[in-house]
Amino acid sequence: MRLQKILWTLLFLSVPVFGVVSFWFCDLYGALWPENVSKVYGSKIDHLFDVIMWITGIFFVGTELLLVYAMFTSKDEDAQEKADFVHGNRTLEIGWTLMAAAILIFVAFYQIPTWTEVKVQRPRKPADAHITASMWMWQVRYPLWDEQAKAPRKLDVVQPALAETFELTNELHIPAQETVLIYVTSRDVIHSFYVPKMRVKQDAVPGLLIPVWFDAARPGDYEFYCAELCGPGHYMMRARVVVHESRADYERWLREQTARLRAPDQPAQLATGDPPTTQLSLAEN
Ligand SMILES: [Cu+2]
Repeated sequence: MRLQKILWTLLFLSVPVFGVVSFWFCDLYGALWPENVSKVYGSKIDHLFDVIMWITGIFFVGTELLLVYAMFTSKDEDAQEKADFVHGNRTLEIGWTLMAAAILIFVAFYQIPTWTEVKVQRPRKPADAHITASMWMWQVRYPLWDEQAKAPRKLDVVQPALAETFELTNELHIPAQETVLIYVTSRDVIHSFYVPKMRVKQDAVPGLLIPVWFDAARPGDYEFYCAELCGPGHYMMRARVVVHESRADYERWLREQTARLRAPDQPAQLATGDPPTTQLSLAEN
């Protein structure tokens, strides 16, 4: 057997070996996925991801090993016998076509319940915030606190009354341990609202107001950014999700912001965060 053939076989064999080992290694050290902070939806999304990865992974390794086997057992170039000409095998071709179709149909049906939950069954609650993406920032509009009703003002979904809201740039505040409902749109091109640790990704499309819902299991400071290459300043669309400890904590924050904006002679102050990215301003009609 020629050395060349052995080397090529080993090289091709290294592909599935390296593929499996790298995934296994990353999983061992928790580097495969970002940490999952979403209690309700995150594990379901991850489960779908795992199922699809196992299916494709098994077929990837299988086909690679077949390839290596074929390489290893193929005749040497200097062999005396003539090569066989094989046109095809109808049974095999029908077999693997049906198998591929069956797997795709299985995946299509298997993901329906999760998909319905995360994209179709919109929670019946008022919007917590409106996000407008533009080149290259996120304007996050919140309802002002209604002192009489002891609740945030209810935002009109399509056209929130501007006088009833205030706005932050690149900063989304939400309460922990509940499903939050946010409407996302864009002012110019298609952007994509992406919070990796909460397993939520939604295109922001000009002219469309798209509801998106997700949850955070615990308080903290997380990251969201644009996942759609939207121009030279795309990298600047990096922003924060500030998760408050509870609904009460979040409402206290809303109340503080409202009071600050309403106070006479008080210039609007920065709520939290870094001055260059955060600007608090009362949105007016
Ligand atoms: Cu963008």
